[in-house]
Amino acid sequence: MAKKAHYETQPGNGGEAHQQIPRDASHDPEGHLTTSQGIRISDNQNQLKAGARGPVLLEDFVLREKIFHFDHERIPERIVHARGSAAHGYFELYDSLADITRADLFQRAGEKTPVFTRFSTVAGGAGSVDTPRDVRGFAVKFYTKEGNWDLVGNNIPVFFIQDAIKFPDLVHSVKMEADRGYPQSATAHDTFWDFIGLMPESMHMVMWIMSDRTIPRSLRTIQGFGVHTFRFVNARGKSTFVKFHWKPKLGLRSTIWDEAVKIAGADPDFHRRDLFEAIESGDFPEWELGIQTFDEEFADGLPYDVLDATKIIPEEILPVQPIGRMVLDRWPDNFFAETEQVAYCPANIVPGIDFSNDPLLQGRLFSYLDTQLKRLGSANFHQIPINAPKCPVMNFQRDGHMQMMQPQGRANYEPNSLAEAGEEAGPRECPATGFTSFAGRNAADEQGDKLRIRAESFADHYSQARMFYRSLDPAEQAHLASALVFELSKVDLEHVRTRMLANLGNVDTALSGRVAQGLGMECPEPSATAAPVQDLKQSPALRLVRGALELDSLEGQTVGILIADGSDAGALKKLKSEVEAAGARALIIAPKVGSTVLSDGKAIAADAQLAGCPSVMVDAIALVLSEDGTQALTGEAAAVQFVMDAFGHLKAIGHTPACKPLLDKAGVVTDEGVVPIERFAGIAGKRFWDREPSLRTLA
Ligand code: HDD
Repeated sequence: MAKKAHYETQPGNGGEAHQQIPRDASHDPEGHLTTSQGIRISDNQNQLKAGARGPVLLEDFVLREKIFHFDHERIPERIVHARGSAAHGYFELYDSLADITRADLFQRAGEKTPVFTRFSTVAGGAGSVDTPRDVRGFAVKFYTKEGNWDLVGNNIPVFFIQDAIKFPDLVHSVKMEADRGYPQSATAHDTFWDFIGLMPESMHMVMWIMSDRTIPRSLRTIQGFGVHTFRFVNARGKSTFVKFHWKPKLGLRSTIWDEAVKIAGADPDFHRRDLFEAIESGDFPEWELGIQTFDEEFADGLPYDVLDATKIIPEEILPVQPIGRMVLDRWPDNFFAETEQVAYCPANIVPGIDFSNDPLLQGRLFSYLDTQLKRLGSANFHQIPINAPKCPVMNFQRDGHMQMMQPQGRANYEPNSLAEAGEEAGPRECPATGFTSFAGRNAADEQGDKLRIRAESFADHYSQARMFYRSLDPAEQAHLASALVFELSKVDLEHVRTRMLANLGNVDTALSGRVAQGLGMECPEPSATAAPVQDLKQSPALRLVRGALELDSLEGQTVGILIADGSDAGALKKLKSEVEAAGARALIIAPKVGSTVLSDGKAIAADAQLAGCPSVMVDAIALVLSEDGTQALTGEAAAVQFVMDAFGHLKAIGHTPACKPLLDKAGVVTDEGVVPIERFAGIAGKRFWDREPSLRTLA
């Protein structure tokens, strides 16, 4: 009789879409504390001793097991993208894409595929802050019915380097400097700009990282990009090139640099908390997935190479077609088990999706699998519930550290003829439905001599950098130039600064001039270039400030309402309901969190205390204060700073008439963003960019 084989799905997963990973199923229903061997523990407060004041006994296995496990709680953090926050959700397809891909998740309109999405900063360690100027990782694991597909992207559509062999150097240069161990999580230091200056191919990426994209207000307001050109392959074997774009439903929102710096002190977990609170309150973050698709002929007609990860295809040349939406609706049960142990890998693709010859992508295909072994400690890391596919996994890979599968029978090799003897033979390869690599032109025809060489078509390092800079709104150009001044002012090596200025001259001489002036340096001649710099057509789609993705709506934002004893109860109630009706959160802030007595004599509890909740924590402020309240707060530094910062960070300010002395003390000058509270809800969703030139010197 044939034995039943356990080649089925792995522990902790199921077949159905969006199934939850079970909460620790092994717990004792009666709630008893046990050792890891299941022995009930009678006393968790005292070690086993020989007498009340006597020596501790080595036989105390309860103590030893507890300390042993604790000693091993940490695993190596990710060499990059160590700090991250993640959530579960689903991807919902709008319409079938069967004509261009046979990938199962793209076949049926309305189909939902479970996802686990992790956002991250790149340079800082796992315990670093959420708001440094840095690229944000945007990694999505799709648990499809035909296996896991990982789209491991960033919030920026290009990368620093064209070839993966340079990645370790790039990362070493950006991380804390080797001898001194700082700065943590910052590009503003010698070694980063030294490497970048010697790597002109990074100049397009430099424009993006110095723009407001790298100081996002929330993880819910960042874009995501697959970066590389990938392939879709349909059932007939036809290939179409594809680039992936995520667009946030709440639009793009950034911070002002001064604001980002202050958030880092006020709440190092600002982005993680924001994501958590949004999901817990049922305000589920959402992104639309769009694709740019094109063929070889289109690619050949472009003035740059689609295999070069330092280039984009502007949306004005090739529009992004929306194909579905991702909703994140469940916070992980356990941060370590899921967010820390999740293992993304660009090599995880499914039939119907394939790689291109992008040399950066090709290098990544090796690195991620390798790093997971180091990080998670076993070749069986795919069995950890968060990494396990939600479809059958059947193969003859066996054993290894922490093996969770218990296969039965003798079949652990293939081919075998055990079925002829009535034994279970195990799985067989599937030529019709299995993954086949696309064998088209790029895979076959373009092979040549074995050379360490870069294609000529990768030589233009500046044209798209120029296009990006010139496409921005003047306010964002000023932020970008000021960011460069800030960063380079932290560079001690003068020749490194000078080299960067020379490289910037190829992007735009007005930009290099601004930066040189901001640094108080002579601006050198532009450096030599490997290819002529072209004036490409501007792409307004690249704008964040006053761009198509900057929404005026209050939806998803937080309004800080400052109150004190005597505040008008009716005005507060009305304002709160207006803010909430606009889809925003009203956060009541008061000098004392426990109770504030309003004009109607009733006491209410605030959501936050003024000193612990500076205005950088909210998106707009409303001051609902009486004359007495204003007088009390005008002498309170935290209140004056609250208003001064909101104004300086270009936020909307609503106020009751009695607040004037506080506004004056904070240096607020009335403009279209400073309004009576009756008009506040209508304008509170905006930033008032025109205010900025009067407030600070920008490069
Ligand atoms: Fe990478 C992690 C994104 C180039 C090697 N990368 C990592 C993560 C993201 C990216 C989002 C974090 C995933 C998570 O949340 O766990 N990386 C990118 C993008 C790149 C890129 C968009 C260029 C287009 N990466 C890149 C190269 C290499 C690596 C060229 C090496 C040759 N990346 C890694 C890594 C990491 C990683 C060392 C660290 C932790 C991990 O993989 O799981 O293998």
